[in-house]
Amino acid sequence: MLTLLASVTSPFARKVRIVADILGAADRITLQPTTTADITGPLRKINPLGKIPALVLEDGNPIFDSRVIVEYLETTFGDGRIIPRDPDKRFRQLTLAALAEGVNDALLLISYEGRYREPNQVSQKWLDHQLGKVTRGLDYISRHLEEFKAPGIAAIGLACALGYADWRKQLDWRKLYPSLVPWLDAFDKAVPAWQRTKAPEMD
Ligand SMILES: N[C@@H](CCC(=O)N[C@@H](CS)C(=O)NCC(=O)O)C(=O)O
Repeated sequence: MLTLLASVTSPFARKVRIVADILGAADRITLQPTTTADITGPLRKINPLGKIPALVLEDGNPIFDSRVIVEYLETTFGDGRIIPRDPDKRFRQLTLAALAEGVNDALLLISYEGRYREPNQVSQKWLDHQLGKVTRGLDYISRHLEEFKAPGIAAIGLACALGYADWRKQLDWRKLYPSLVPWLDAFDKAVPAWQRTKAPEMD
């Protein structure tokens, strides 16, 4: 059995869980609920960065971060549907996935500004800097939506970023990028794992 250290609300962990579900590998993975605030638990021994998700293989070896875990799952259980094998398609898909990932990273940093700083320390300049990444990223993505097809890794990463923004409300992406609304509805219909990986707290 593989062990995935994760929380049910992490967008990066959700991406990994969706990939595992699509590849039929979900029942090979035990989810070990992990909070990154727990500094004495196993996470920091497994991943010195103290970030989730982290996967522990049967031989005890760790795999992180989420992008490498996805590569591992695709290599072990996949057939090129998540990350294409053809080099041109592969690197285009990985580049778009990196863009969705960057949007997710910036959304997380916006949330963390409120979590890790006292109210009088919050930097609007920094928030605007991160929000710029989100808006430029989503603007580019909404003009290239035909390349974000499920079950490709770019589409999965994008869905997880949008789901995270719905939950944490860093911006009203539904109003700013209306074409992403039917896109996420279509993703929801095409990928049953989307509903299966929704955290109760996200409602
Ligand atoms: N690049 C990492 C990002 C993971 C990440 O930032 N996870 C957040 C939770 S959603 C985390 O562990 N934050 C704790 C921290 O940054 O200390 C990945 O793709 O796995």
